[in-house]
Amino acid sequence: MYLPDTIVAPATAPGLGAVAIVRLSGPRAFEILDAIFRPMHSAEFTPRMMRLGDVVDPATGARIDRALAVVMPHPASLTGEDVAEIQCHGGPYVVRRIIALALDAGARVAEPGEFTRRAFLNGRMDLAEAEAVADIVAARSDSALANALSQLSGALSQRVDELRAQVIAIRAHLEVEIDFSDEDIRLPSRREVAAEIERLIADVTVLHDSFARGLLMRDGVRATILGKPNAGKSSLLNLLLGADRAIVTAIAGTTRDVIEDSVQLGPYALVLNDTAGVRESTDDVERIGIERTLRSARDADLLIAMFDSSRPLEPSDLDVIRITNDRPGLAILNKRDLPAAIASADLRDQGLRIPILPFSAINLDEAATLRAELIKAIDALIADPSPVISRERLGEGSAAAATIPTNDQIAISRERHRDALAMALEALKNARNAVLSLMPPEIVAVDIMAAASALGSITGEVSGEDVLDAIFRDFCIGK
Ligand SMILES: Nc1nc2c(ncn2[C@@H]2O[C@H](COP(=O)(O)OP(=O)(O)OP(=O)(O)O)[C@@H](O)[C@H]2O)c(=O)[nH]1
Ligand SMILES: [Mg+2]
Repeated sequence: MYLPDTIVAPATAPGLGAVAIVRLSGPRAFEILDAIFRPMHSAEFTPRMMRLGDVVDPATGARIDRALAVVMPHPASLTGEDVAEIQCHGGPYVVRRIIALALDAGARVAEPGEFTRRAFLNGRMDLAEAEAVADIVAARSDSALANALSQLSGALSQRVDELRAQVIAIRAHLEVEIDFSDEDIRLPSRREVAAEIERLIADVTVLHDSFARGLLMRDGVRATILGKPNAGKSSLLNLLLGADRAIVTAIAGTTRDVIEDSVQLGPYALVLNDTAGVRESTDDVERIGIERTLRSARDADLLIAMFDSSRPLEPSDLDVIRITNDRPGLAILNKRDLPAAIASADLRDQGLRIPILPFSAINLDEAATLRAELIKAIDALIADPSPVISRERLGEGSAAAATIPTNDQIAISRERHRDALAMALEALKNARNAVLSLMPPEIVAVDIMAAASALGSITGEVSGEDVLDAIFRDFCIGK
């Protein structure tokens, strides 16, 4: 357990701002507030009611700032302890002075994440919920925010608790077998127990495999624009960004290096890579550029393959088609404002399987259609982020997401959770094998309890301080 001393930290970001919040938590929070804050009308504080007053240096009586203060008594507070907050003017010097006064009055500077850690230790939130706090702070898109918020509201914790309860129910079956094996009562058969474990393995696998989806939502989708030189890749990047980010010219081979930028697309963050055109080249610089294109395409979650409809297909187009095989993506048949030399059917004939959008990157009016098609492609990717996904499904766009039951929509986004689920899965598989090979129930029970404790570690049954240290280290000071 932690020593319940009183901690202080700025709860707002450093730098200039309209207001800053200095947060105190611990048994002496109110006493320290009393020492450094004089309410205007010297009445008692009412819990959760703001009071206007002056921050003063008790040693000299000097006024430091005019501020608002609020007290939130334990246990119904953020940390479960007495919490006091001062809303002062948002200057770094003012904040430093107030923190210094609190330290003189007996507080200690909080470690990163220490407020949330205390909230966890005092049962105000479980571990998965505490981690969601950090994810909300780090969120860069609506999808990241929505996933973190659902975890903060306990959706993941609830699902994990359900799974854990089912594991414990199996343990109870085994108990019966251990205790009454000599008596003449009906015990669940080995087959029944194995089938139950099998069902659990399937459910835990769904949650485990949601990691890929959770990561896409948390960190954004990486898309690589690829195609032969002059297809209009850089024009597409600029159109999506609404800015002249990449150089566009009529000269084939204009882009030499990978150009990266991100754009908000509906609820998603999309990280776009514009690349050097794919073709056979004898130019050293261009060749290195093309190697980078291929690397970027390999690492991408989504491929945007561009084809020039005003020119016949060339070997490099076929290379692009080959790269998109078995990968999530969207094909753009560009320059449809020009007389057509090829049509969608020609791309299909060459084996292109991803959806095709006839397009013109010089026509600003088409940007909205492009965005909508890309959102559909990301919807499909997030509904099923496994590397090999059915093209037909991609073609149907977001329809796939709508039919998935709620439990499947919970997505884990932390390696710690994925690793815990992997441990639970391994233990469950061992248990199943032990059941099927007619091991004594005591042996099966060991694996079953290992699975229960792996699941429990997600919400908070962690053994050591070191695990907590690792989790809360990533938080900022004042959280
Ligand atoms: N008519 C027409 N021209 C386009 C369209 N899209 C791009 N272009 C023109 O095609 C030329 C090449 O465009 P870029 O965007 O530089 O092509 P890129 O694929 O980035 O080419 P590299 O960087 O050389 O690989 C430029 O002159 C563009 O203005 C389009 O839809 N219609
Ligand atoms: Mg270019």
